[in-house]
Amino acid sequence: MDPMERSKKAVAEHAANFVKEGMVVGLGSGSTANWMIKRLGERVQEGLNIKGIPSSFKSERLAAECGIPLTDFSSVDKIDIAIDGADEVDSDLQLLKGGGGSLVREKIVDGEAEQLIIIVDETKIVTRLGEFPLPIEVTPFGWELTAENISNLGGKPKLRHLDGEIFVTNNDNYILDCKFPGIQKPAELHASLKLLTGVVETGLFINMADQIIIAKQDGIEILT
Ligand code: ABF
Repeated sequence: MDPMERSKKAVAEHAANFVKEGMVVGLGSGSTANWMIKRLGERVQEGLNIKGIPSSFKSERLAAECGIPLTDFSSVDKIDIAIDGADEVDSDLQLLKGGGGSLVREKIVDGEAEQLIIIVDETKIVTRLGEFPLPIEVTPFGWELTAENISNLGGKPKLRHLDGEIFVTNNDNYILDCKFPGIQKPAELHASLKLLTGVVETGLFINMADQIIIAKQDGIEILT
């Protein structure tokens, strides 16, 4: 296993230890969160009794393969803990997420959790968000107009494609990956974007993370 995967696995397994008997667990998405799901699967096989709420189809599939019992919001009204990855994290614990395309579900699940733990490798820690293009989920209808409105707020939107086709989210929407020249005020940018009618959700996760667990070459660092 290459050193990057090894450190993602270490940080994910560390976070999986925060999950206790009887908890409802928000299952994040992405390659780091996948290691956490696999570890939780092992703990379930060892007798841990939990229920998972996945934040993407991919996480749902993996969790089911790992034997984690799944639930949804029709059966539970709170999530005890969510563990998820991120594309960028700044020193105020603000997050830029959505590179994997499931930002809406991630935000619903992570936002409902009493405790949100973010697991990342150290390349994700930035002084200012925005080097990674900000994913914004938009309605397919009128996406061109929404893109123009985002440009008026200073972004450079690019419609996401996958394998030559327009990328369609788990909610049948599109994603505009928007390059902003350094996001100085993430909360304000998020609020302005949300006022645009065609915007479903942005990848800025503001004041949501309780703890960031960072995989470093020489161990683990925790930001709170
Ligand atoms: C999801 O997966 C995201 O919101 C983020 O885009 C991505 C991080 O993935 P990885 O852990 O593979 O870098 O959590």
